[in-house]
Amino acid sequence: MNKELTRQQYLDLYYFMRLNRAVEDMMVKLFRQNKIVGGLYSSLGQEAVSVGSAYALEKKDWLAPMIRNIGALLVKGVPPRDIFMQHMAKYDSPTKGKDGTSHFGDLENLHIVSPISMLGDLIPVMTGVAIAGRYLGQKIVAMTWIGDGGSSTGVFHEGLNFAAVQKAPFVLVLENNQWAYSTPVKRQVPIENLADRAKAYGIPSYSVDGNDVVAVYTTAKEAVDRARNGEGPILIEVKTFRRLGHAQHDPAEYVPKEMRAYWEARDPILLFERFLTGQKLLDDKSKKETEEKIEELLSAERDFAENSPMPPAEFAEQGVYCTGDDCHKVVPKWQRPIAEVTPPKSSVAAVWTVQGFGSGKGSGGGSAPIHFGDTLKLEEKTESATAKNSKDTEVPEAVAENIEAAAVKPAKVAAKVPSKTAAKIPARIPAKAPVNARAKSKPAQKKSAKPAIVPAKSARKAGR
Ligand SMILES: Cc1ncc(C[n+]2csc(CCOP(=O)(O)OP(=O)(O)O)c2C)c(N)n1
Ligand SMILES: [Mg+2]
Repeated sequence: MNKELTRQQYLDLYYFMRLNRAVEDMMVKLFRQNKIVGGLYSSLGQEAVSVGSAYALEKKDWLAPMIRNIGALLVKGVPPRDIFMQHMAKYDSPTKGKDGTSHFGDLENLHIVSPISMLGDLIPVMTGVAIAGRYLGQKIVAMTWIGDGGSSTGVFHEGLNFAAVQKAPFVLVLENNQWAYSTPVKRQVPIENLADRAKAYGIPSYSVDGNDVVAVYTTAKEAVDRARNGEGPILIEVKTFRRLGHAQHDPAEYVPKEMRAYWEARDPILLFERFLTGQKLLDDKSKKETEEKIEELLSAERDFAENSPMPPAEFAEQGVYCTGDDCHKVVPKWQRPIAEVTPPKSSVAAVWTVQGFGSGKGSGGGSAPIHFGDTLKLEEKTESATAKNSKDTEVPEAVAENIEAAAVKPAKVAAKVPSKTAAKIPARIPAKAPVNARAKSKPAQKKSAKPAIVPAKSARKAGR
């Protein structure tokens, strides 16, 4: 483990990992006493991931936890009583008893977006939060987590691609705990490092030991700093292990014994204690003090939660649908002058020419444009530069499509275009073909080429 942090930072990380584990231990007891009404998931052995990554965020930053990120909530400032009450569906809980697990957030103060059960959906949502923050000039970073299983959803790819193309200040922590329910990671992803998925979106990534809290923190801090400085989204794969089953109901007998033994010997709290003791940052006395502090805090928090009432029965029918202002006022919170963030100042002029897309092989064997606007010749560049900002360069979408279609046989089509219309489009485009150009001009086809589809008549003849 590296030694660059301050004494206080080391001790904070230790405290939050111990608190994370103690909160979950207490919830297991409550579950066995039948006081927890919803599903109970565990992050046993994964505390370094939630704590180390969330600790890299600033107060103004945003996070959205998944089921194994209670540690991140604690670091962000959620009191343990809220977590207990939420799982016990108590009236004083953040959702007033309407949810039995961890579906709650705090948009006003702590900047926490509620978990979304559909795996991966938080990625585009948090990308949106990140972009909104940038739009408002807040210099925030948004962070969320996804499992190895969740990284195979469609929305993971859509979301990360969107974040990448928008250069969103967004950090995604991919928690590779080796299992998704009973499916080992090797049976659902054919690559060794899930961090490699970042290559598909052209974004940077890291692969880090998820049981080493200092490594997780330093990596997350670097990623958060880079994202905040405008480098765009970053993916961090943390390699760790889900020590218990998917939830309380799952004994996880499918996990090989040797695998479990390997990871149990690498318990993140144990590893960190060894490091802190070696660095003389922790001794038996300070360890005991930490334990007592947590015990005292949690017994008070649990008592509060246990004493909180269940919601009144009639509350079940309230707050189901938003009824407008008598439910809650939806008022935009402008943090910059309205004029600065509304069009025309905030709008961006449409771009019709995109350079640098290269070219591909055409059907005739030669080089052909593969994207509208990508094959400017030198003299044409000058020409189109003159036409820049002129309305004449604006080509309606339907026409642009036809231009691409017509590009296969430029010379013929160009001859059919009325000269007035042709003058309106940049010279590099073969022609501004009429909308029905495809129907009028037959595509260039070698006479000897066999028809792709056998006409029904000859098919019958051939007895097929
Ligand atoms: C889109 C979607 N598919 C399936 C599920 C059901 N489901 C919930 S958790 C889970 C396993 C998730 O595994 P992983 O992403 O590796 O996270 P872990 O449980 O290991 O933290 C599944 C399949 C879901 N919630 N959303
Ligand atoms: Mg997993």
